Amino acid sequence: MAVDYTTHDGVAVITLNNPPVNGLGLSTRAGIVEGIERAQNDPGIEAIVLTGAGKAFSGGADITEFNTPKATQEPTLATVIKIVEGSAKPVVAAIHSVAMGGGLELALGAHYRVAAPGAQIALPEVKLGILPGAGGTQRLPRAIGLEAALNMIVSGTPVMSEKLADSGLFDELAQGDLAEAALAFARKVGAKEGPHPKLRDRRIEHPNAAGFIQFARNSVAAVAKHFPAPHKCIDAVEAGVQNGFDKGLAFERECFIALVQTPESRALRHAFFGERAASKIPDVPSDTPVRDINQVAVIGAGTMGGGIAMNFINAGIPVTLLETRQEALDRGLATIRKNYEASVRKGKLKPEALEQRMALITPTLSYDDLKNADLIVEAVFEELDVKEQVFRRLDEVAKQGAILASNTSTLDVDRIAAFTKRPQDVVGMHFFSPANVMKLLEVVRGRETAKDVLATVMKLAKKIRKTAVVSGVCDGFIGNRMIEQYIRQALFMLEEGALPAQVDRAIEKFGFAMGPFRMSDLAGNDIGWAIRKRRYQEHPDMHYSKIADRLCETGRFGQKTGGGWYDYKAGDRTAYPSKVVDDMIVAFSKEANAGRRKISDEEIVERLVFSLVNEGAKILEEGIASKASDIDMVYLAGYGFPLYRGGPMLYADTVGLYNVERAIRRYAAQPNGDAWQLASGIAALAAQGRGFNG
Ligand code: T1G
Repeated sequence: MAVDYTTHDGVAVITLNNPPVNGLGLSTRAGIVEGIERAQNDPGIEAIVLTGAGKAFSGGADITEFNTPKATQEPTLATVIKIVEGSAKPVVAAIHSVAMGGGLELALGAHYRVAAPGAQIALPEVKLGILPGAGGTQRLPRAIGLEAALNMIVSGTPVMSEKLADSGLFDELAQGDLAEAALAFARKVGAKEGPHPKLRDRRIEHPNAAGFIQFARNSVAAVAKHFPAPHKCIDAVEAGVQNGFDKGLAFERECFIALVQTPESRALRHAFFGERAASKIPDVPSDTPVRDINQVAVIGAGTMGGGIAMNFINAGIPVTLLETRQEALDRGLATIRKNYEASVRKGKLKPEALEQRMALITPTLSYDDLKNADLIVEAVFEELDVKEQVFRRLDEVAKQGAILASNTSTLDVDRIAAFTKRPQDVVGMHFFSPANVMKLLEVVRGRETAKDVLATVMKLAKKIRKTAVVSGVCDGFIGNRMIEQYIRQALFMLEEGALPAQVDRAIEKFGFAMGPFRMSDLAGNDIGWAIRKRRYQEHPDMHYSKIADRLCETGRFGQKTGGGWYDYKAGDRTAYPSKVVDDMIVAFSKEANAGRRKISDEEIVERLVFSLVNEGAKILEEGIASKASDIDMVYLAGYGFPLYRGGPMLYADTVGLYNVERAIRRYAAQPNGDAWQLASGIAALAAQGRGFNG
């Protein structure tokens, strides 16, 4: 049973014991009920303490039981809480470390709460697209008041227990040993005559509840544009204010059941699990010993190298930063300092922390200074011969067991590893620009990359707060390989009849942060141009529209040249549709004898998104990605794919692979249809009525 029961001089202690965070799975829920009933029937027991073993009081409903029969099997959490609240003997919740979601709701059902400082208190359900489904929307406002409760419920953000010391949530904030404080408190209240206080009996006091609720609705409208859950949270709290506890509880249940079915909640839960699943590599046991990373070196102090170095410094890991020339090194350091100064100005960083972080950097021009590094990340020019020089030199100076990582975005990590006598220590760590901001990290696994190297880098990624996804070796790994097909379709559609502003508007309406042409103008059209030139050499068979080359030949590289697909005004980053470019596009179509036609927004979205899905399916088939959710995490964390759609592969599941297959076959029969080689996995899964994500 995932619950322990002990007695201590008249006090029964029920301890949740379901590692890692005492998720309220079926056996835990049943164990609590058994403990409460056992204590009721023991005349020697006057009070009950409910607490959690290990690293949490409780992290809430057991997410490993989501979407399984156990999740709704009695005793449900609502039943458990009713039994706790109905106990004739006082129940004292002893809270430490984490009380989240259903874990906090369980504590709210107790008669008293004693907390240790430093505990994370939250109702994060809204982040999963649902709402607290076991009374949180009714009991929390009665514990800490309407305003504080609504803030916590609608944001889902944890609040530290000591900050809630005077909120009315806790009867005591234990300064010493929590167990002793809880036992002493329990003995005190156990000696009192009942009935003991129930939050459900309290009223929600507020001078102008309706006014505040309206204010909350207005505040939420902006951030919850595509998400129904925040609005439902407010509805449920309002129901309790207006109609009393029982009706409020019933309404909360209705809202919970409705929300759990929404595509937005499915997408958010998918992202929640996907983030955790990404760190699990099928053939690398979770207990694989990791190497100690106490000292990092970064080669290259340019935009990428500087950003990469900041990630480690921000995590308190010293960095030796190597450049070939003093002025490049100075420039790199100045840029890092400038970035931190901007954070200080925005109040995101304390001034003293700036100097502490800068002090963690050891600049150098000598490879010899890298000899003690546990991890060396190179961020030099994206040319294989430059990488070769770097890795041959590293092979000479790096200590045995040092991990040698390349930040390459497209080059073959196996070829890079072969420049050393230690290919097992070589791995790709593909950061995304700006490297100190973007959450995505593609960890590229070479043929010989050792398992402990992978385990080490995945653990380190968590420490530097990156969403790390393992990719096999192929051109473009996961993200860039897929985006190449997306851009091909975007360019074909210009040739066939669309214009940049229409394409961008359509896909931004779908939810992308930025359409392909605005994105290209931001990144620099010359970058894509260089890749296409390489592509024409390597894959002459791959048919591309040359329309983007025509643009680049006029020097319109985007914002940095004052014009690209769009026109720009000095000091203004707004993208203005360009008549010059639109006319060039129309003229290009005529030259290419590509009769222009009206292309619907629906076709634009399907061709852009399904080109990602189709390439993603091939990436899965080739084993470059081990699971569809990894591909979704790449696109959610690194490419601005809308979170409420869950990523390209989940979106394809939502549309239905039968429909995706039909659409791809339709586009394959159109001009430029040779770009559509339907992935066999899509047809196979569609035929079985299945999706990518089970
Ligand atoms: N159930 C089961 N396992 C959980 C879990 C949970 N609720 N939360 C985390 N884990 C696992 C996680 O998968 C990982 O496993 C390990 O714990 C460490 O997690 C009715 C319906 C609790 C703050 O949303 O925010 O209650 O990978 O790496 O950084 O209204 O996990 O080691 O095998 O994140 O110390 C609401 C989600 C559920 C809390 C710990 N609860 N979890 O952070 O460790 S819905 C949540 C977290 C609900 C009720 C509704 C964090 C954490 P593994 P970790 P951490």
